[in-house]
Amino acid sequence: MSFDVIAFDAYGTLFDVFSVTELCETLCRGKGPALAQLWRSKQLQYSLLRSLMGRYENFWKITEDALVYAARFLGIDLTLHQRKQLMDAYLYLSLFPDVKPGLEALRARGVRLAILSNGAPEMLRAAADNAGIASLFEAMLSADEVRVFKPDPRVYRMACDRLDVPEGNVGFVSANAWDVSGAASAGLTSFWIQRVAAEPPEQLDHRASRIVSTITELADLAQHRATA
Ligand code: LAC
Repeated sequence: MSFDVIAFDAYGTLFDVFSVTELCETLCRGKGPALAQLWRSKQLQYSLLRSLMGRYENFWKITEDALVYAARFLGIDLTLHQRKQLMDAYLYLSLFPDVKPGLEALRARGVRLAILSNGAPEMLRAAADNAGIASLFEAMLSADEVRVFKPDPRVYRMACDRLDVPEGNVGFVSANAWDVSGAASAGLTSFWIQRVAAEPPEQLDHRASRIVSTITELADLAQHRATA
């Protein structure tokens, strides 16, 4: 496997969005896991709906709107302070355990690394800084630049332009199967990190070139091909 650049999705791929579950549970006893799940699925749904409607708002606003909806749906009366606490937690998400060693191994093999996310630039920067991985990336690219969300092809193509490499030379890595299809459909070589073992691929036309279970596995593949 040889690429000039590997771009990573952020939420669900590098950062564990469900690391907010504990705080959700502390603030809303008995409803923490339901709140965390609905919050994430509404966040994704709002990004798709706003893209289709041509009514862009950045991912921070969408994340807050999704939280407000999810809390109301579950009958939770969040105070403004609690809402702020939960939003702040998005800036301190945990990394999956393979992320730091995997990224470091790729860097050691000379691969350029980037983030390509729907996240607003400030929230990506804060999460990467707080998790101690910001210095591993040469670029943190946000859908905010084209004011439409992945899987719109304009987002993936913007990344190739900004990184100054043709689509075929960018590897894109995501744990979100819909994102993998979107990137492949836009002409990128995509890799699916299957973080939930039983999850099937999406029934969409474009699939991952390869499925791995960790970023460290991806780094091993890069080395294997490099020395082959
Ligand atoms: C990302 C979300 C959608 O783009 O996972 O980071």
